[in-house]
Amino acid sequence: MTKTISRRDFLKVGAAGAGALALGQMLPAPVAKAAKASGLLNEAGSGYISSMCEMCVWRCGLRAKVVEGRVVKLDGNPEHEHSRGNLCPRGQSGLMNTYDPDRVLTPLIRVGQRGEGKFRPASWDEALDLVASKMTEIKDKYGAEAMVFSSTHNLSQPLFENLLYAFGSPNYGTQRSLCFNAMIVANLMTYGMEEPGRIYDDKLKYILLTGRNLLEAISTSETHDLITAIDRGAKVVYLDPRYTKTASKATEWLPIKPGMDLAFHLALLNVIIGKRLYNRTFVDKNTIGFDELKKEVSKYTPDWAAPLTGIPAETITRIAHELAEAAPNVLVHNGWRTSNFINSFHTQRAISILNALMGNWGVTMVEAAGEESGTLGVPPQPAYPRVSALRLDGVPWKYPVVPFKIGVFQELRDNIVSGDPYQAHGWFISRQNPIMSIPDRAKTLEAFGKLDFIVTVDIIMNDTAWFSDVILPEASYLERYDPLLPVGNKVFIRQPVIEPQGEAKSAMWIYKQLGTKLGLGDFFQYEDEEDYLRQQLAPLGVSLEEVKAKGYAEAPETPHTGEVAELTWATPSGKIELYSDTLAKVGFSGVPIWDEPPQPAEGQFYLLTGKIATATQFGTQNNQLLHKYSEEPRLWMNAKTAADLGLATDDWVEVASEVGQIHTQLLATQAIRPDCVYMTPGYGHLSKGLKTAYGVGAADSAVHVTHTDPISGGQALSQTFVTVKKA
Ligand SMILES: Nc1nc2c(c(=O)[nH]1)N[C@H]1C(S)=C(S)[C@@H](COP(=O)(O)OP(=O)(O)OC[C@H]3O[C@@H](n4cnc5c(=O)[nH]c(N)nc54)[C@H](O)[C@@H]3O)O[C@H]1N2
Ligand SMILES: Nc1nc2c(c(=O)[nH]1)N[C@H]1C(S)=C(S)[C@@H](COP(=O)(O)OP(=O)(O)OC[C@H]3O[C@@H](n4cnc5c(=O)[nH]c(N)nc54)[C@H](O)[C@@H]3O)O[C@H]1N2
Ligand code: SF4
Ligand SMILES: [Mo]
Repeated sequence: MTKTISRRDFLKVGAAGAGALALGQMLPAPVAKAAKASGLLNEAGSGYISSMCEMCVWRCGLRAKVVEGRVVKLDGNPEHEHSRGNLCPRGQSGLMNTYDPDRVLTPLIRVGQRGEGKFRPASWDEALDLVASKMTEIKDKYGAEAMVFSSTHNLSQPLFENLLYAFGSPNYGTQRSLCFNAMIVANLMTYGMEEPGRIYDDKLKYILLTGRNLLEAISTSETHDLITAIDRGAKVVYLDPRYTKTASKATEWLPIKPGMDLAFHLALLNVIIGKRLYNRTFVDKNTIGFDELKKEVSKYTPDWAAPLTGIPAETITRIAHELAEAAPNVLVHNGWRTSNFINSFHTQRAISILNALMGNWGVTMVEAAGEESGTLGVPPQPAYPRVSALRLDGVPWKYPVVPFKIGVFQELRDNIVSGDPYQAHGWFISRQNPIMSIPDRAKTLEAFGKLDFIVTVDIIMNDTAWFSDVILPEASYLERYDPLLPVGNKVFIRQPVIEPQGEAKSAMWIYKQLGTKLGLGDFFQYEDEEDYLRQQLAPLGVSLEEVKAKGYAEAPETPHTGEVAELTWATPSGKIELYSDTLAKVGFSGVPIWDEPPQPAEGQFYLLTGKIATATQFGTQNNQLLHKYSEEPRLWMNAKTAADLGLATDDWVEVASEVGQIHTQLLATQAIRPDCVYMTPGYGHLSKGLKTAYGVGAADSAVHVTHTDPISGGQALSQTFVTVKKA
């Protein structure tokens, strides 16, 4: 970033947004009734309100400054453990998502061809009647399983799940297989939990990060923890084919060859076990399968791994010794969007196992404070109907260790196209942009072409909405309630800071109304949003007013049931499973094994993707503030490679894979391996309803080839090979 945000610029963009509103795009914002009623705002509608950010799924606590019914500034809530008083650039810019002149503010029904962008406004009653009748028609004709539902992690998701499971469909797609399936499924197989928590205290000495770009792919608290650890002198070894901002702050950057992280970690295991550098007491007491692991990794020497990874054998051996010396004050970080290659499950297992051998449980790794509802109440509801239909994505018949709810989203898309094992006819999408987020955009559009009916719930005209039949506008995160979020022994609230603009409504309202029209009202037993929250708070004995004022409530500590004598994990054996019988029983290797990933042919490059600090995925590029302070996206190519190909910075190039081609501008840089190129995700939008973002950059999803890790179901996002030539 070469530009910095000055206060004057910030206000200017804010004013431009307001100007567009005055032109009639949006209604004037009425003062938040709920906030005024509870005394959070004064008579003029001004004051501060605590809530939660939703510019990404981290949901930092925020404090919104409201002046006469308009939100003018967002800051971090110092009392919230995620934000600790900070908001990242996206969080700071969040008010421009709410005041985006391209917001969809009334239900829309398509009138032109799909993708033409012709819609007419409709009342909620008409739009929801249409959705309910189309869903019912599909169910009557083809069975409930012919309706596919998908949504990305959000606080109203339990109500979305009520809608789909009560309707009777098993077909639920989430972002998880596009994101972290490899890590989640590996941890489930090793520790019996999705993701252990990480402790960055002052004892932490050594951190090994595998492609976890914490300084750009931000989780405020952990990003902060990492920087603090670096300040305190912790050693950070960072593996990434790209020199990211995290690489720039690490002690050591290892530009590993893509997909070869498995070889690197297997070689670390080889040294650590071969030289008896592991924590024997911990391993004997708390793990099973050490002998099977030892036998397998004995083949994977640093000399074997060096030519595969491009990292010298001495470096691998040294890192193994350094880790062991610093143990247990070490973290071998699993990473987050870890599904990069078809071998990523084994990479993740190797990482999880390395931690176990370091004996860092209870020191740097602990059971995470989950987001389970714990002591919160839930409105009463009947049991879901029994569903006998198979899932369209092959869980569990083809992916036996992928949990039912996690699913394999890209395969759901593929099987809508193939019609195998049956043909889907409708797709209900909420808070998600699958046209951009699933690899091979043309194929996702082909899937849309197979469907009779598509409905999208979003706040803007994203690409998926653009190709939908009905768009239901949700109120933005600054305009609505969502169910309470429990984190550890606190529960946090999202509450309206301003009134919803136009006809936008909360997801809680939308799903209840639709559920009622579908005859599923029993699954939505709450009068309104506040009633739902009051039912949640009932067991805590805390009033909604108290939570609204403070932004959170403390739940009573779970009483201790006495000293825990033995550590146990939720695996079948109750131990950390270095060897997993669950895996072996379904035909996979019980211990991590070498599985060589495909490599690009002569003249091809690995296509890498990766987040930037000023965008979230595929949904914030139309935010005028973030747009203003983001660089024009370009294809990174190693400077020497570019020179060899006669290419220079700003040249237009054609990037082509077996599924698509795009045109974009080049950035010749030393910050990437010669065999890789890199594109920023989230550009090249198809929706002309995004007036700020349309026409900027190109979409990596248009060239990404769909490959799926056969064990975890994670998409292999770095396994796309492209050619690059002057356009
Ligand atoms: N600003 C911002 N922050 C975010 C998000 C966002 O969109 N924007 N999204 C959030 C979400 S949903 C997620 S999942 C996390 C993602 O967090 P991360 O997983 O840290 O982020 P990514 O940028 O997806 O990928 C990280 C790095 O992996 C590298 N990489 C690619 N292939 C390989 C490989 O084979 N080996 C190795 N070692 N590295 C490889 C890429 O070059 C990239 O720099 O970020 C979260 N935080
Ligand atoms: N090429 C490429 N593909 C990727 C990745 C990558 O780095 N590169 N990353 C992968 C990862 S890690 C993930 S997690 C997935 C994410 O994939 P998706 O979840 O499909 O992508 P998002 O852009 O997060 O979609 C969020 C949508 O929610 C909308 N939205 C925002 N706020 C609200 C709201 O309050 N209510 C409603 N109803 N909608 C709202 C936004 O406008 C946007 O359309 O993508 C994966 N795919
Ligand atoms: S990390 Fe940034 S975008 Fe995500 S919730 Fe926190 S402030 Fe918002
Ligand atoms: Mo993600």
